[in-house]
Order: sequence, then structure tokens, then C-alpha cells
Amino acid sequence: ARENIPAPKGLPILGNLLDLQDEVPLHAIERMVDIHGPIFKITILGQERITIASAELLEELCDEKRFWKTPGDALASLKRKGAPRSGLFSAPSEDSIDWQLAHRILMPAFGPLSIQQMFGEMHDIASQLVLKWARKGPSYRIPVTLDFTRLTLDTIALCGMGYRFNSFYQNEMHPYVDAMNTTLSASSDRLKVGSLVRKLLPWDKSAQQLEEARDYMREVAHELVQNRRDNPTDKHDLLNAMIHGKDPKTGETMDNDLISANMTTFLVAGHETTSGLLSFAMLNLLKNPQTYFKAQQEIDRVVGRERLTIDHLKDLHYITAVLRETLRLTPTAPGFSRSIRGDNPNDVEPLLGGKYAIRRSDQVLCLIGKAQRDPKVYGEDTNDFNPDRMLEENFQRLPAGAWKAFGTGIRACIGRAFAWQEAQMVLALMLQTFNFSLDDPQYQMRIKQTLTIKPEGFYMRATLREGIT
Ligand code: MNH
Repeated sequence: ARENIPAPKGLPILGNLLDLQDEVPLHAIERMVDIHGPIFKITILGQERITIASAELLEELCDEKRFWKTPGDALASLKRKGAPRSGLFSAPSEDSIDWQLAHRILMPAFGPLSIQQMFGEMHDIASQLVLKWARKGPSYRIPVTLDFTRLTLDTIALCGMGYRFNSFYQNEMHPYVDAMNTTLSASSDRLKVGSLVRKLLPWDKSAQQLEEARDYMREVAHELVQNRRDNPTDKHDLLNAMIHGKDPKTGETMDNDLISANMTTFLVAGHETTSGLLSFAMLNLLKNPQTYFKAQQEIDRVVGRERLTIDHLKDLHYITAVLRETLRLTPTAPGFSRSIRGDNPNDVEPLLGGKYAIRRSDQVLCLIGKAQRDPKVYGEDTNDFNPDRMLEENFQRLPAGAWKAFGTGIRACIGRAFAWQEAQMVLALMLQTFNFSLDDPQYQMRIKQTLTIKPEGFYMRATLREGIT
């Protein structure tokens, strides 16, 4: 029953809000898992929220017959007020017209063949990154996360919509990035007492700034769509798929508002997470030299000094395991929300874990970082970075709730193949070209959380390998 779910006591009105105060809200909620166990219920400003954090409970919540995705509070707060259409990510349910139309039209555009065709443009941007580090030389302190953000933003914009941000040719980030950061920080600030209080002050501008940022992002998206309509090309990219695609089921097309909502979704979802993944992966390799050695050996064996091609990627088994193990320990999209399906055929939902009563109105936050460190699955050394446990045959044998870094079911990440190809290619190119070292050998990982997580204050150095010019 309901009482079986541990419920830490809170204050009147605020509820458990004070328990969540931390520079990194994710850490606050993970500490609550350590105290209360893998399921608990908190109340925030009058709303009950359930959190789960074990592989077993996660597997159950991923049962698509019983549960489905609800956009959690963080995603809901990303949507512009009064915006006419929703992008795939924040669409209210898989029943909605916006989600169905965009999903059916875009699935083929994100399929393996389409993504393979993007290899050339991905390589173009990755070469800009490599060239920058080569020219800056071995004494340059590489701002890792910032340079990976340049890379991933430029990659999704070029492959997705034929637009060049040219981030490697400017010191300042593009204004679009600032606008995006404003909206992403607003989503993680929404639970901070400081920002709740600030909003009550008459001179507070944050709400207005947020609306301005959202309007600007919408304008950019609309301009890109209009520009393509005015200057048609036969490029195989996401934008053309949306402009020319017809729903195979209804024959319907996407209007400008729906296209621009999804462009924004891709620009945001398509770069933050991959940039964080690459940053954490490099940090893990540098902190665990034996894994760095194995990864570099694999590149030297599979690619050697040849020009990297798409055919090399399928043979990079260890690199793949490095990326999976990185997303296990630090899933850059650290959680997602599930609820009882609106069209659930059962009148009474069976109890979660055999004993916890979930209500129709409940949003259950699945903390994948915790579930993916479940010692019942991964053993006592679960906190160690050990890519061997993610080699193909081991990965296939994992229980269903043990690794969900790309979400689950029909609303799992549509950009998975895109992100994977990009991350593999960039890591391979980097390890082929340079020897890396930590700028500060004492550096200890600190996390910065916006909507996603990234390492903060992480710098490294790159020296060209022998024979590379
Ligand atoms: Mn992605 C959904 C993680 C890269 C576009 N993505 C999700 C979900 C997770 C996720 C988790 C499910 C969220 C939820 O249930 O609420 N995504 C990632 C990670 C990476 C990633 C860890 C990289 C690493 N994602 C990308 C890229 C793109 C993209 C790249 C686009 C180019 N993701 C999406 C979209 C959705 C999504 C769009 C929503 C899909 C849907 O609801 O139909």
C-alpha cells in the first residue's frame, strides 16, 4: 500500500523543498536514496513525487504495458508558455498528434542508413576540433567541455539542418548557446529556494529574460525553416525530412510551428548530452591509465595511420565499451519520468515491487545513475570505471533495468545512433592523433548540472603523436 513508500517528513507548504537544496540538485536527491532506500516519496510545494533508484524497480517501470513516459517537471518547464506545438522530447504523451506525426516522419531520418550518410559532415567538424588542438600546441589548456560543446552543437546543426555555427572560429559562443543555457538553467533553478524568493522581488527580470531567450530560439528555428523553403536543396538531413516528409499513416505534413519546435529539440537534445558523454569519457580514460592504454591500442590496431572511415567504427569494441561504461556511471541525461499509462487496460494497477501503491496522478522519477550502480547487478566494485563489463557479450547479459542511459520503450532516444556514431568517431580521431594528459593531475571530478550533467573545471593537454603532422 501507499504507506509502504518511505516518506521523509517535510515542512508545511514547502514540503521537502529544503532537502533538495544543493548546487547540484541531483546530488541532493541521490543522498536521499542513500538515506531512505531505492523508493521514496517527497512533497514539493504541495505536489507528491516518487523517486526510484534500483535496477529492479526501474525494470518494472520500463514495462510498456503498464507505464509510459510523462514529461517530468524539468522537461515541462522547458516548453515556452503558449507555444503552439511540442517537440518530440516534451510532447505530453505518445497519444498526442504532435508526437505521433513527428515520430513517424522522423524515424527513418534517424535510421542507421541516414546516420551513416552524415559521417562526412561529422568528420568535417571533428577535424576542426583536432586542427584547433594541434595548432594551439601542447601547452594549451584545453577547456574540454566547452570545446566538446562547440563540436556537438556544430555537428547537429550541420548534419541536421545544413547550418554552420562555426563555433571553432569564434572565442565567444554563439548567442543561440547563451539563450539555450538561460532556458536550461531556469529548468534546474526552479527548485532552488534562492531563485523562488528572487522571483517574488518586483525588480526580478528572470522571467522576462527567460521568455526573451525562448522567443529568440524560436525565431532562429523559424528563420532556418524559412531559409530552406526559399532555397531548396536535396540534402538528406532532418530539416528536409520534416519539410518534405508525409506521415505514412495519414499523409499529413508538419507545419512550420511543429518543425521549428522539433528543430529546437534537436539542437538542445542533440548536443548537451553528447558533449557531456565525451567529456566524462576522456576524464575516465585519463584517470584510469590502463583503460586509456587499451583504448589507444585498439585504435592503433583497427585504424593505425589510415584516414578514419565509417567502416572502422564497427570494429571499435573497446571504445564502445568505454562509452557505455561512462554513461553507466554518469548518465548525462540523469533521469526520466514514468506514470501509469492513460490507456492502461487494468482497472487496478498491480503494486510496484509487489507492495508499493502508485496512483494514476503519480510521476515517478527514475534516477538512472543510481539504478545503473545497483550493487546487486554490478557487485561491490560498482563505482569503479571498468569498461570490460560493457563488452558486447557482458552488455547483452545485463538485466533490463541495469542500463537505461538512452531511456526506454517507444519514447527512448531517437538520436541514439547519431550520438553513438559521433562519439565513437571523435574519440577514435582524438586517440589516433594525440597523446592526452590531465592539466591538473590532482583534478577530482566535480559535476555541473543544468538539465544534463557535465564535469566542471576539467582541463587537459594534447601532444601530437609521433608521425602525425
Ligand atoms: Mn536523446 C530522448 C538520452 C543524444 C534527441 N534521450 C532521450 C531520452 C534519454 C536520452 C534518456 C529519454 C528521455 C525521457 O524518457 O524523458 N540522448 C540521450 C543521451 C544522448 C542523447 C545520453 C547522448 C549521449 N538525443 C541525442 C541526440 C539527439 C537526441 C544526438 C538528436 C539529434 N533524445 C532526443 C529526442 C528524444 C530523446 C528527440 C525524445 C524522443 C521521444 O520522446 O520520442
